[in-house]
Amino acid sequence: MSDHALPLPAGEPHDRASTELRPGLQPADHLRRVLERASAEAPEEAQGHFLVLTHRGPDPDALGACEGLRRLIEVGFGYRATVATLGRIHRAENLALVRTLELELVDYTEIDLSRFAGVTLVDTQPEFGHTVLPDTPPLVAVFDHHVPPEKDGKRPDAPHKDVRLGLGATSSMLYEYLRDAGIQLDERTASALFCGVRYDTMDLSRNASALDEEAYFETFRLCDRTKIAAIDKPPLPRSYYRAIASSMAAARQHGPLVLALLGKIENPETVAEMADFFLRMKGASWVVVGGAFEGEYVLSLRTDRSFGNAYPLMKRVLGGEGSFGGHGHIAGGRIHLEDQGESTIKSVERALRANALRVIAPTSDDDEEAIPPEGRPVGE
Ligand SMILES: [Mn+2]
Repeated sequence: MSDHALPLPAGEPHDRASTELRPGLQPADHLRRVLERASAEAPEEAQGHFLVLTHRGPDPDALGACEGLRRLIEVGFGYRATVATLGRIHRAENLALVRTLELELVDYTEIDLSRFAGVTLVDTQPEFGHTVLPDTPPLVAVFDHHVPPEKDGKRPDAPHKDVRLGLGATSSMLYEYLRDAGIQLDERTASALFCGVRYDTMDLSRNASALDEEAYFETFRLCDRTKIAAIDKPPLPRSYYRAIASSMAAARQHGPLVLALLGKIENPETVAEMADFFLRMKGASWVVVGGAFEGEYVLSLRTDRSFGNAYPLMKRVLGGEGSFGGHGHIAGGRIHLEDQGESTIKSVERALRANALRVIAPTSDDDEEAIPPEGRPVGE
């Protein structure tokens, strides 16, 4: 993702430069043709079967968009679709979504890639660090709303690429395809899409376009409201409360910034959950929370309405390390850790803290050894 790419106007139907889309051809029709061709060109045992993938640790928007695309491929185009995810789902709400709606997710490491005519990606793009993509079968379609990452030249463009930066949720995009293809939404798909739009736009209060609004209300009309309520307030593991306690102890306020670098964490979702938690504090305009989990230092950044975009801030906080992405007031990043030792984690945190404080009070010398002000504990 790069912050120099200007957002497309909301509602821009397509990345025409990267498709063979003819003027007047609807995105759903274009996708149908791309899938038809991919299926015809595939070995016989793979024909008519498509793989749907998303980023690691899928959130409700990723899961909703997967379900929307599954429905489109199966009911709209008459092919088969398999949704595969990689890695555990950690966040209680996301687990509740999968379980309550009984979503059929296959483990990516257990699939036979030779059975698919093509791969599709939702809520992410090929170059993102948190996304796996096989070399074969070919990538045929991408649906996303994040700022595109810098191209590494290793990945060919998908023949169907729909990236709309003006959209609050990828689920809204899949809702539009289903609507345009004239496909009835069943309760499960409607519920999954609704959760996607709801959480990525905070009930339409954040980054929401006219299409997000339509998708939100139309899917809400058709969803299972008892299940929606169960997904919104799932039981929380005890580790969630431990994470609150350690985040409270670690968090420091530096003017408008709340910074909480947590060392080792038990659950990678802690950083996003605690970033949301601290952003609600009066006087906090932006929040950075980070922690080490399974060989990576993961980061979450949030800004409030007045403070501007999260993406360029995350870029500065990382200072050229790791990979990152984001949209609107949300950004996430990760740095590979050479080892899991205390001192490695500490030195990553020292650098991140220095970078973040430099955003508030830029100094002329970029001395890494400069001792940053301590900040004050939150809640005092
Ligand atoms: Mn999304």
